[in-house]
Amino acid sequence: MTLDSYLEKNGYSQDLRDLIQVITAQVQPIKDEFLGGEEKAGTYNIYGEEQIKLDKRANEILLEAFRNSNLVKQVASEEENEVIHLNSKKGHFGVTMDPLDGSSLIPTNLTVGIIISIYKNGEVMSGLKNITQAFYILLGPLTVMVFAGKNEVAEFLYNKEGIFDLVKEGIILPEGKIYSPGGLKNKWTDAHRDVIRTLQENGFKLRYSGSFTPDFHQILNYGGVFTYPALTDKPYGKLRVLFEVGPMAFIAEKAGGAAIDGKSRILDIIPTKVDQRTPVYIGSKEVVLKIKEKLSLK
Ligand code: P6P
Repeated sequence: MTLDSYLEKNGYSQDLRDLIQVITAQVQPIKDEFLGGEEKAGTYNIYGEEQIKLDKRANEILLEAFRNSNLVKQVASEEENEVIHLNSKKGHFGVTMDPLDGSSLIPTNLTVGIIISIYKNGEVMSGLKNITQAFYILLGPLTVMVFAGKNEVAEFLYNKEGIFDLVKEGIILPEGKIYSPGGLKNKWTDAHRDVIRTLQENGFKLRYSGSFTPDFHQILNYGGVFTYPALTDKPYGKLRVLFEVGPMAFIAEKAGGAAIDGKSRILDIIPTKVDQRTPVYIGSKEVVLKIKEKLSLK
C-alpha cells in the first residue's frame, strides 16, 4: 500500500493528502542537492548556528513547494527568523519544518532528517495541542518516513519509483534501554547527572549521533529515552519547540510513549516565540514517568 492509499483508507481529506504529496515530492530534489552542497553558506540562522548550503537549499525547495501548492496559510521553518504568511487563496494548513535536522553531520555521511508538523487550524503558534499530523523523513541508508495522525503511527519506505510504501502500521514505542544523554557533560545540572547515572546503573546503553531524527527513530524502535536537557549555561536546552520537539512529542504520544520538559508535558506548550527552545525527555512511557518523578524531587 502506498502512503497516499494509506491516507485515503484512514479517511484523511484530499487537501491533506495533496499537502503530504507536495512535501514528499521534495525528497528527491533535496537528496540530489547532497552531491555538492555541504560546504558552509557563510550565514548563520537565528540560533547562531552556521548554515550550510544544504540547510538553505532544503528550506528554499520546501518553501517554494508550499507557495505553489496553494494549500498552506503559514509556514514556520527552523531556517527562517519568523512565521511566513502565504497569501494562498484556499490555503488553510499551518506547517512547521526543520528542513534538514542534523545537517552538520552531512560531511561525515551520517543520517539526517526532515521534520514536519501540520496544524489543521492553520495557526502554527496556537499551541502544540493543535498539531493534527506530524512526520519525519530519515535520509540515511534507506529513506524512511514515520507518520503520526489521528490515532496511530506508521512507517513507509521510499522505493525506486520515488513512492513511499507502507512497511509498518500500529507502531508502539516499546519499553527499552537505549539512552541519548544530550549536551556537554560538564554543562549538565546535578539533577540531569543523577538521571543519567541512574539509567547507566540500570543497564541502559548509550546511543547518540548528534541528529535528533535518527536518535529518536532508534528510541521509537528499541525503547528508552532521548534527552536534550536544561544545561547550566542553557536553561532551556537546545532543541526547538516548534520544529523538533513538538512534532516528535506528537509522534511519541501517538505511539504510546511520553515527552516532557522535565516537569510538564511537551504537548501542553503554547510557544510565545518562534525560536522557543525547551529541555526534553522523550521515549518509553515508564522511563519518562520515572524521570519526571526523579526530577520533581529536586
Ligand atoms: P549537540 C542538530 O543540530 C540538533 O538540533 C539535533 O538534531 C541534535 O539532537 C542536537 O542538535 C545535537 O546537539 O549539542 O549534541 O551537537
